[in-house]
Amino acid sequence: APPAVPGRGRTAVVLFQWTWNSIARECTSTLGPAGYAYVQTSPPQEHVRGPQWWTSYQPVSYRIESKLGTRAEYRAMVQACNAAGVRVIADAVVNHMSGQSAGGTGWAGTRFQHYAYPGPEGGYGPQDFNACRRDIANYGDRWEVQSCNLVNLADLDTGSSYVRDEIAAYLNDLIGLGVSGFRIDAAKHMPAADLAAIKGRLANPNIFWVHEVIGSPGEPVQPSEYLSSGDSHEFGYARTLASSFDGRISSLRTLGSGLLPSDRAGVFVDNHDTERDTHGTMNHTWGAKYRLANVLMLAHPYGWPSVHSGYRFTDRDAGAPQEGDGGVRDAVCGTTTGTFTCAHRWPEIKNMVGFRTSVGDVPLTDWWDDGGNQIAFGRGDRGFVVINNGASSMTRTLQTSLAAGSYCDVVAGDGCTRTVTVDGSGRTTVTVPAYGALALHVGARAGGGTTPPP
Ligand code: ARE
Ligand code: CA
Repeated sequence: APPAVPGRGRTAVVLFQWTWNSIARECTSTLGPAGYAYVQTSPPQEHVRGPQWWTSYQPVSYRIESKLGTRAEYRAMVQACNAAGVRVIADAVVNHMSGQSAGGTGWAGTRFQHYAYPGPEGGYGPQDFNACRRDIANYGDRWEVQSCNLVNLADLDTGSSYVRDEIAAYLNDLIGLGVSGFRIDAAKHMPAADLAAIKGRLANPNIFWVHEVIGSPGEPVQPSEYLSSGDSHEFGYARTLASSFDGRISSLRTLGSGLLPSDRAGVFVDNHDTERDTHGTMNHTWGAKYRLANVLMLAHPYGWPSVHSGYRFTDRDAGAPQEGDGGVRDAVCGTTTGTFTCAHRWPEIKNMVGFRTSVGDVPLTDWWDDGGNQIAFGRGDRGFVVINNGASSMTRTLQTSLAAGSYCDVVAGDGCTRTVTVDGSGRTTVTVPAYGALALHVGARAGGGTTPPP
């Protein structure tokens, strides 16, 4: 997990396809005050032109100029976020360049061929790409997965010193702009040793990395291989949440078993790929269950959580709304296609960030379930959560480890709209609506009393 940010912990939000100007504003107005510790941005480098969101994943140079904003805007965003207490993680696309067989002109004017990019930032010729110039077909073959093209994307020879230097220079440039960590896109497609060598060239070789490696049973390349250069995403976690919320959440009693070690696992309910394609995961169209899954993730001690916050779409490829020149418009929250979900602002999610800060690294206690779709658990004397994934309201008396007193149910909304009493033996009687949740923590006591984070 990335370093804990004093007073706020580690919770991250991914503002997928948000412009740099929108992220800057969001850090000041919402992310900082809510207690988010990290914000992950979409890839900031120059990319191919086109209306789809995924042009961001086809670099044509390492100039920090993109449809999401200019270099100056990126720098100003990092400064604004850092000033608000929120650190920035950049999505780093370094396995490949574009997938345009015919070449073209990039967002910032760079003219390129499929296997030739003039740079100077990210300057590559044919000799800098792997010799296998066909698509990966067999994920069972390690060499093919790492040396051939992922969906026609020109695959860099990350074994070469020159390529490693170019990539390191790009990441160092971002570090110079104030970035605190990287998501390494398509890490599965680069040998772990190559990534370690690149990381060793950074201004801060201990900077936080999380590797995007989709763990798929039976494949030769697994997320655990990358733990010497950082953490890995644990896609199995997202799949487990989906199957449990679709079935019985009492099965979450064992959440974490069989997965990466908790302190090395980046977890999410969904990400920008899984919310689009069928990976056996949830997305915002699941409605109340999606909200509950986010509450669960933020309450549960396993892994380092990233809240996903993108935009509503009907076409999988459709980009966020753009200006005539292809620049993405600043994010607007809403409920119609093309508007951003702003899931990180929903009270259930936003207020659970405060819960996670309050409970810190205190282990899970007081697990209870009904064998079906009602669960509850605590985080010692710091917090307690109840989740009802059933179609009828529940009323129960539950044992907590909280001190006696009156607490705000932070899931109910801001401003202590609903209070819950814990008696002298730590018991509380709660009523939770159908597909609802309730969360109490020592940072939100009725009457305003608070206990500082551990
Ligand atoms: C687009 C078009 C392609 C076209 C290409 C080049 O869709 O048809 O050939 O452009 O012109 C994203 C989009 C892609 C897009 C690409 C480039 O999702 O649609 O291609 O950008 O613009 C594998 C990888 C994993 C990867 C997923 C998508 O292992 O790393 O595929 N995820 C990351 C990002 C993506 C991004 C890329 C990588 C590329 O998060 O958003 O692609 O930078 C099994 C395997 C997995 C495999 C998965 C899907 O589960 O175990 O390893 O994931 O199947 O194939
Ligand atoms: Ca590769």
